[in-house]
Amino acid sequence: MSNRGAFITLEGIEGAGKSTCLALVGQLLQQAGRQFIETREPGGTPLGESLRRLLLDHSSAGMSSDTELLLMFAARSEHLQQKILPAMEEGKWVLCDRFTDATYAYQGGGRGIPAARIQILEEWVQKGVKPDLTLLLDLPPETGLARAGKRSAPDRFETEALSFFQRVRQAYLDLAWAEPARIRIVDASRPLPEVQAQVSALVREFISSWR
Ligand code: T5A
Repeated sequence: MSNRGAFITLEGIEGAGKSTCLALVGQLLQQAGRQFIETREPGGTPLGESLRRLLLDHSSAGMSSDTELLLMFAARSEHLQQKILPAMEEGKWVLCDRFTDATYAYQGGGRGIPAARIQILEEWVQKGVKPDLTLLLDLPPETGLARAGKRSAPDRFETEALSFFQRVRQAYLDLAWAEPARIRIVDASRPLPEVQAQVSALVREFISSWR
């Protein structure tokens, strides 16, 4: 893909501020004159959004971890083929709320599925496509869950125990330490203006460095 658009993802536990910061990143891209699409996972396509409803709905309580993992990658495969890759090939930037790092964090760290098994699906489905920049909004789960709880009723993931989100957070931090150039950690426990200032600085630096 020549002159392809960049692929930016936002990650973090529930209530970290991903959706709030996604809007800000969109504004920064607009100011920089970049064409972009905003999307999310699981979801982003009609089939993906149906899978999202299945994955988040309480009626799916008891779903096996392997089923959950495979549904995440089924939605991702559709999302890549139908939306992400076509946009990037048109030179558009892709701004995505969660992607495969969430799978390593939730299905890997949270549910305990070995990373090697997730990697097999990643290679199969993504064929080397990875985000160019990932902003990891990091904060203690207690703070994130309290923020998310004020916003809406808990979905299937949000009813997990605190220890689940502590493992998810740790798995995210391990990913960031393994790939520090791609995954930039933002202290999301700070007041929103400070979080947004850090996000703006990182995104402006990235935009100016992009070919
Ligand atoms: N999942 C997903 C997997 O298990 N595996 C996968 O591979 C993938 C892709 C998706 C679920 O699916 C799981 C993970 C998730 O459990 P989701 O809706 O995409 O769910 O994600 P959530 O984390 O549930 O989304 P939230 O809306 O809860 O979190 P956000 O987007 O991080 O938070 P946001 O921006 O909505 O903010 C929440 C509230 O906090 C306030 C905001 O105003 C808002 O009210 N806020 C702040 N308040 C104070 N200080 C700050 N710095 C603030 N930042 C935001």
